[in-house]
Formats: sequence, C-alpha cells, structure tokens
Amino acid sequence: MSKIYQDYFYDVNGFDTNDGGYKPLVRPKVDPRPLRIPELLKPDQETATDIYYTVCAQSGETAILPGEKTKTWGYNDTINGKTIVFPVEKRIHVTLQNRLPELTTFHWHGLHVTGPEIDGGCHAPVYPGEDKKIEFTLNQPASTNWLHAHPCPATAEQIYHGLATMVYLTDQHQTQLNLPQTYGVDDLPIILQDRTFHEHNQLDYRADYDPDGTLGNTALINGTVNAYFDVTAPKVRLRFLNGANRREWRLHFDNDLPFKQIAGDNSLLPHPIEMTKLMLTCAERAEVVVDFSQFKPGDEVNLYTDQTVILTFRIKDFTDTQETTVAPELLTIEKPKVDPATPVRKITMDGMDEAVMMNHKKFKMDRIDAKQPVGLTQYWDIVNTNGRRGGMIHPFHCHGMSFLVISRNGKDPYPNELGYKDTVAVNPSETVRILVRFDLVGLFMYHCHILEHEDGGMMAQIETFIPGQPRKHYDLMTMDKLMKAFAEERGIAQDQLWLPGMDSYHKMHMEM
Ligand SMILES: [Cu+2]
Repeated sequence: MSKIYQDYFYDVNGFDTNDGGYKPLVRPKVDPRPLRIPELLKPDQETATDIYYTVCAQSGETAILPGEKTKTWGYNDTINGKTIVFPVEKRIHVTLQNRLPELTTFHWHGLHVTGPEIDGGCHAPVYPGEDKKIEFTLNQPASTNWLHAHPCPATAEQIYHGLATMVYLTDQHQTQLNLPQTYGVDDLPIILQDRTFHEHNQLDYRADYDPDGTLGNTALINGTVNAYFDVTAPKVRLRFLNGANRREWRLHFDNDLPFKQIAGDNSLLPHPIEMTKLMLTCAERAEVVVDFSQFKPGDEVNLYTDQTVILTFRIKDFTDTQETTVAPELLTIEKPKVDPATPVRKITMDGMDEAVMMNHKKFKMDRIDAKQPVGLTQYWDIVNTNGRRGGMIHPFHCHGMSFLVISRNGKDPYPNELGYKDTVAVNPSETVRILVRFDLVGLFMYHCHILEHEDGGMMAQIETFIPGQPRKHYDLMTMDKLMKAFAEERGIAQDQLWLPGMDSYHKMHMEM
C-alpha cells in the first residue's frame, strides 16, 4: 500500500486525443452550479424478502445552461435518472414503463441476470406506452452498475438523449466495512458525459454523430455543467461511471492529490490502490475515496479530465462527523481453476470508423456467434487488431457475468483491475486475457462499448447452456423488425429512417 501510482497505465498512442475527430472539452462560461445529486428511487414496496420498483423511461426538459431548457430523456427523471438500489439478498421485481415516443430497452449493465429478456439487450424492446414486469435474484457482490438503453442500432442516440442512470448493489459485507456510505454527503454518484449544445440549448445528435464515437465539447457531470460540490466530510467516496458515448476520462485533482481506488466495475478491489491519476474508458466504473482532511474551509480542490476542470470541491466545515475508514483488505477473490484441455476463446475487435467488426463480422441480431456451457471456466483472449500507431483503445464488455483480468500481452494486469469486471479496455495491438464463467442459461451480447461502434456492428452474441439438457429456443428479433418499428413510431417511411449504426452497415455494403 506504500506505492502511489502516478500514471494512466494505458498506451498513450491509443488515447482519444489522437483521433482526427477529437473534440477538446471547453469549460462553459456560466456561473458555477451545485452538482446535481439524483434522488434515490423509492421502492413501491419492500418486505423482508422482496423489493419492488417501477422504472419509467420518460422525456422531459432539463435546465442545464442559462436560458432555454434542454429536451432530454431519463429514468423517473428528466435526465439520467434516479439512483436505483438493489439489495442482493432480496428478490427484485421491476415494472418497466416506456413513456417515450419510441421503443427502448432497459439493459442492466453489470448485473448477472439472464438474457435476452431480463438483461434488456436488443431482443427485449419495450414499446411506447407499454409496461413490462421482470424479476430476478442477484448472486454477486456489492458494486456500482448502471441502467441504460440498448436498442439496435440506436443505443448511442438514446443514451445521448440521457437514458443512463446508476444502479447500486448493496450487501452486508460492504456495509460492514465502514467505508463512506452516506448518499449525497460522503458517497456521491458521478456520471461522466459530454455533450455539444446547439441553438436554443438543444442537443443535435445527428449533427454531432461520429461513426468512431460521438464527442461533445462540454462536460456534463450528473447532468450539470461547471459543477461544484460542498464538502462536509473529511473523506468522500466518488463513484465514477464513464457514461459517455466515446470520451475517455483521465481524472486527476489539483496538485496531484492522491486518492484510493477501492472498487472497479463489479466489486471492491482486493486492496485499495493509491493513485494520482485514473483513466476510465466507456462504461467502466471506479469508486475512489478522497481524503480532504488536510484542507480548511474556503479551500477549493478541482477535479480535471486532461487539462479541463470538470468539478470543484468546495471545502466547508466538516460537520459530517461519521468516522469512515478504508481498510487494507477489502475483498477476497478466488481465481477459479481452468482445465488445461479447455480451448481459449479468441475474440477480435477489428477496424475503426464504419469498418468496425467483431471476429471479422458485423453484428446480426438473428445469428448466434458462440456457445459456452454454464459453469465452465474458460480463458477468453480479447484482441484489438488495430495497429500500434493510429489505432484506438476499444473497451470490451460482455453481458450477464463478471470476469477477472488475467494478463495484458502476457504481462500482469494493471493494479486497479484486480476486482471483478464487466468491461476491459484493450490497447491497440494488445491481447487481454480474461477468465470467464457464466452461471446463467441465456443469450448474451458482447461488444465494444464505444456506443457508435456497437451500433455500427462491433458486437456479437453468445448462448450459454447446460450440457445434456434440451436447448432453449429463443425468438430472436431482427434489425429490420426494430427499424420498421422505429420508422412507424417516428411517422416516416423506413427508407427515411436514420439511426446511428446504419451508415456503418451501408458504407460497408453489408446487410443489417
Ligand atoms: Cu470500439
């Protein structure tokens, strides 16, 4: 624990700042405003064994900039959404409501729930005006996850409108650790996104669309620009989520103030990692604890990505006196054994711009690309086939399970990726080996989490099964069926329809 890591670990050559289409962030010239802390979603009902929620996808208007409000979408809110808390010990029941003008899906990113229906990928549309009920029990550790839209090929556009919110899993182990855990006081959700505002303060996704990942010029933190937070506790836990379409966040504080990363995507880390810099690629989460005790009331500590201030911590009297600690041991993780006879699954992430593919194919909704028995532990080698020069970092994500990062080009993983993860970023020309085991029968998507890459076809799906049992039948949707529905909902002919992934298929002369 004595070492303080001082670098971003990743290959500088692959950073998004090298992209031809890179848009630097500009700090908006508006008065600082308090960081928006989403309300906690109230359960409809809770018993000793069960908890019930209603999650509603809705449209609304949000005051983001001075002047006109911005038209946005959210879950039980006008932008992003209320924070959802699932205790892993209980049976969870959720009513999904779609009050948007078009179909959407509700994807539980990071949750071990079965696909394709409950998981909420592209095969599980909820149509406008429809209510759908799902229920599940979780068997995984406390962690910071998220809910987002995932319809093909319009994931990027719907998330850009605001459909992304935090989902916390809680368990007894984590509660007993005495980490900062007072929501909104010393335990904060931090959703990192970027948007460009056009005339009348509106978003224009199509105008800003980039097949290599859409960037905005303004940082939006929980839907707030130029945000500050008043610090009233000496130690503050920040739960970062990279909810951006494409942007990588390279986070650091004034004067390289060190902080401790305590958790990654799907669990606590075995031990806290002390660092001054943290890079998050799309969909990744990191929980960190920052110790402000050396500061006095009136001081300010800025959080940056690269050279841009994105959030200011204003130090107040430490009136929140709840003692918290970061223990040196956080979670015991046992690496399951792999039978040497089990073949290694190889997955390639290929191309850039419209040419993106996975294992040299574009995604097809009614094609199952791989199969794996439930309970089998298998190595997957995730290969980024982009060139070392001019290539980009692709964040690989798989639904329905958590994995462990085993190696990067045969070398040790980064010190802050030793917990359970569902998203791992792969440098250009790198092979990342992960250890994968599914515990649920189902059909699960895996893909690059740059949103325009997944819509553009850098995606595939895997079926899990119990050997010897009859195979489940899945009624798979097709892209055509979804696009027909989108066109109808928008009141246009299908040949007038434009959705983010379509150009990538058309330019490559590939059928959707
Ligand atoms: Cu990608």
